[in-house]
Amino acid sequence: MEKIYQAVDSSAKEKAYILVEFPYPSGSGLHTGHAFSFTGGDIYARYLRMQGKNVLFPIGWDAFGLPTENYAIRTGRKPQDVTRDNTETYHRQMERLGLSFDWTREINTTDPEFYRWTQWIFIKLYEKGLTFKQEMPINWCPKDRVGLANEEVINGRCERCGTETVRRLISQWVVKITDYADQLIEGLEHTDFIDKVKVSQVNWIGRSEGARIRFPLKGRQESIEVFTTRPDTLWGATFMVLAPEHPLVAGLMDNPAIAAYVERTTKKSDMERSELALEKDGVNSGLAVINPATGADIPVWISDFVLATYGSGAIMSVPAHDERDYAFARKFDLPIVPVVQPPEEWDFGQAAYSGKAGFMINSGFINGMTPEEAFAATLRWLEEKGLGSAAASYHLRDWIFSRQHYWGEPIPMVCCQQCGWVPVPEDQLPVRLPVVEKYQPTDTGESPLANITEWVETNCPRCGGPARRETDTMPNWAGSDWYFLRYTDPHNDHALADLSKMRYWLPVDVYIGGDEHNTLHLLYSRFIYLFLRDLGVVPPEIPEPYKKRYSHGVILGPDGARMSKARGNVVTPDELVERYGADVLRLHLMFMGPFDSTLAWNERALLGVKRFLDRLTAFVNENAGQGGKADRQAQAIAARLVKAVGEDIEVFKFNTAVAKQMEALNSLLDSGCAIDHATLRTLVQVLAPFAPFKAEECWQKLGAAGSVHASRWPAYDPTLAAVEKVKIAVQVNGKLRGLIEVKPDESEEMIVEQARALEALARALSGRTVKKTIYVKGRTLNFVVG
Ligand code: ANZ
Ligand code: ZN
Repeated sequence: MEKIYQAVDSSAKEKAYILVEFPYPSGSGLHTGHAFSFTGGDIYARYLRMQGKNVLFPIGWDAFGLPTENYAIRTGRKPQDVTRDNTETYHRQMERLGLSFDWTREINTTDPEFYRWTQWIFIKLYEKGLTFKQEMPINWCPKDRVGLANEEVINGRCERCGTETVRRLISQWVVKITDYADQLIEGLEHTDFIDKVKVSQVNWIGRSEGARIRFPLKGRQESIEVFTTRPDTLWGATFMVLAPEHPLVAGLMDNPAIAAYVERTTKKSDMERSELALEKDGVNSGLAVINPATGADIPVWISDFVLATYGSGAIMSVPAHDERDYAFARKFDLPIVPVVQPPEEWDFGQAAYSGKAGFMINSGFINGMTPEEAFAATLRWLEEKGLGSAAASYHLRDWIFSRQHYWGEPIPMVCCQQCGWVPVPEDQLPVRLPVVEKYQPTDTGESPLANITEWVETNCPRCGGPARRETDTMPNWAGSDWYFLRYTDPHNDHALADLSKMRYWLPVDVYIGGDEHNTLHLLYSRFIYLFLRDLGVVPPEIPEPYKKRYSHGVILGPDGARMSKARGNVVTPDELVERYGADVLRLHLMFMGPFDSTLAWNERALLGVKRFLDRLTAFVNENAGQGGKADRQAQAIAARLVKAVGEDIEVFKFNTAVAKQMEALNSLLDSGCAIDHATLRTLVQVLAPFAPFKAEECWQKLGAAGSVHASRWPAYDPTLAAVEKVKIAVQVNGKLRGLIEVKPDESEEMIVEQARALEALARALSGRTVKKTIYVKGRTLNFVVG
């Protein structure tokens, strides 16, 4: 039985790689949301297997992370042991649910044989200059005592614990994902992601087209470079603003007003600083630059609405056409010079005009052009004069890859007094996590690994001299970046996976996961894939790792809120399986609503689902002894069922696929038509992906060969499956005027429309007003006229 679910590496069959996001094995066990999304993936995988495909449907554990570490801190248990217990629980629960994973390919990100390759990828990034250590202003969570990437800060708060974050300067490993920004946009063309997913990727990268322009500093040799998306408005740049972290500002700290202002801003997060509505604040630097277009001296201000981490950390301010600049100019009484004449009446005393309609004014040789024309003309002019050039800027930030925690992959780097940073040689990987006594981060913010002197102190791999190991560990994303590659070859001990195996299995055909991972997880893992592709480690002819992405919905508690222990609204799959069996739970989860919607848990339909399963089983039992042949009506019902359910599964409409099975059974029972073995087998096969245990039982009862899960999805006769049409009598005030043929479940609206096309009806209705129409389903349509 087990073997049925094993994917075969070199098979002549067509492959299908169905991936569900691997879970974090938490202490509370598999939750209902897992059961929901995994069941959907499982139905799809089982269906494809029955279609004769060689299916890879693997699972593993994304097991590094803070909850386990926090639990270890509280209880003194080893995270390794906690993880082992939790994954065993999950494994058991998944088997009980009948999930058809290929367990021979189970992986675990905390397994040294796995993280050896996570570390190996890091070293490759280092060798290619894509990671380096840098002092970074980071978001610091004072409670978890950990640095957070921008994306882990939600509304200024730590994503995990909700504590307000502060900014802090820490030396961190940073990965230059920005080098791949363009490729990450272009690569989307090779995927079939739905628009929503593509848009979220593109928006996160946030590419802006514009220019870099140099403004010479008055009385000095240097110049200040700005990034602007509106070079056309250069003539209207009446002042400049530097971020408080701009390198020039460091030289101005003798001025107490400046020092005080800079000190004040360091505590704010980028998020707060970008707030449009925020009261603008700033300080005059005392410096001046020359606007290269007008030749005028313009003052240089310092304000934290300019971010150090975007563009060049300095902007040319065009208050007439930018809202933030406008607010700033009004507050500090700086000149506002319109350079775009808007098409409509505009009062520059009231607001900036940020549109791009109208034409240029007050702008020398570009006067009269549209802003678009002026954009190109100004760029050309800047390039000729050597004052600037076309440039793009990205909102995507480089990726902070250091965490000051224990329960993560050690970053495989050594710092030597002579040689600086040196990667641990590949043949010494993995750098194993040592056993520690205490898992708390240290008060200096260093990871607890820093306290293990005998681990930290080592020799330089290059010169043999004294050196110290990096004590930071990797973020959670590190293992999940590439885990899907490992499934293709999970036991390989000389490569992260064999090229020919990846060539066979990749790309992932459908990747099922949560909405919340449509942006970052997808972006990071696509980035790592593109990087490995450039290294030649993954098949170069496969441009992207994932073909389709399907995001599943969420199951909320019965009260409509997210399930949480604190709210006491958690429904666990275990207790439901105990009460009703796995099949009923699976069917119910799927029947609750569309696979991609947010659903509050309810048990309304659960008994109905159970009754369906009981009746179907009884029906099979009663008729199992039947010989003979089914009549045409029974055959048609079965053929339609096979067609409809197959079509639904292919587009992840599991709820309607269950409903159609219920309807088919009802029709068979109601009509009392003659049934045969073949028809019964068909019913059971269609049920198999949804209710694997009951289906197998029925299959045996029918004396069919092998396992139902290894059987081929039934073929159907298309003429039988074609939906029969019914004749509708079209009447006017009860008098027959004609007949139309419609599908039995056609909507009234469509039927009325079709009837109106009848000439006889049109004649009967001419000159009279229709008061109402009365439709008797499948029989008559009566127009009541006055
Ligand atoms: C002059 C200008 C005139 C601008 C105008 C806009 C409108 P996006 O679209 O997000 O890329 N900018 C540049 N660097 C910045 C930084 N580090 N912090 C805050 N703002 C910054 O935004 C690009 C625009 O944001 C740039 O174009 C610049 O203002 C500002 F009518 O330059 B603009
Ligand atoms: Zn050295």
